[in-house]
Amino acid sequence: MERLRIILAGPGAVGKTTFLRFIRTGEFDEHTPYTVGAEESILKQLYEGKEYLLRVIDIGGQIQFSYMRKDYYSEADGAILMFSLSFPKTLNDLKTLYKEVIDECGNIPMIITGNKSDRWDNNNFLEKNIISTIQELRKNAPICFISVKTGQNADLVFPKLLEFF
Ligand SMILES: Nc1nc2c(ncn2[C@@H]2O[C@H](COP(=O)(O)OP(=O)(O)O)[C@@H](O)[C@H]2O)c(=O)[nH]1
Ligand SMILES: [Mg+2]
Repeated sequence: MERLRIILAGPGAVGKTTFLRFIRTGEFDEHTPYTVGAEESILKQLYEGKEYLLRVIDIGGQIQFSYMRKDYYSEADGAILMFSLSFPKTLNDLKTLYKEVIDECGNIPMIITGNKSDRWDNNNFLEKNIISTIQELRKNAPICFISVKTGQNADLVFPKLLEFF
């Protein structure tokens, strides 16, 4: 079994913790508590017949914007960067975060995930603009549009990331 350390980062309230709970339990939590510090989850994922043991670090707001961030980023094998399709500013905020991850972890595999597609206003937050913003960060970065609420595509995030290992 291959063990990987994965960081899950993104602006506050985009649904990181709710996403991880959904992956673990299959349930959507309308009232996920604010993440204090960081939460680690151990997930078993099967990808193409191979078993992976993932230690996923869900980094809460206070840590993300403090010097302690480095401790959590260290030795990550991969990352999920999440923004919210219901709040365009969160994609903009990912730019800084992306650079920080690269600085701390090097050029590790990464997937960019837009959550809350159930609240996505396609007219005001155009898919082509989202894709070009992400492509400017990293060419050919895998992108996933999901909704933890409806479950749409949520199960694709880890498999898409595991393609790189
Ligand atoms: N409408 C909608 N709400 C969501 C979705 N995912 C999470 N939420 C809600 O967004 C809020 C913030 O989620 P949370 O997981 O705490 O965000 P975090 O700060 O990134 O960990 C919670 O009230 C969730 O129920 C989604 O796909 N659609
Ligand atoms: Mg959280």
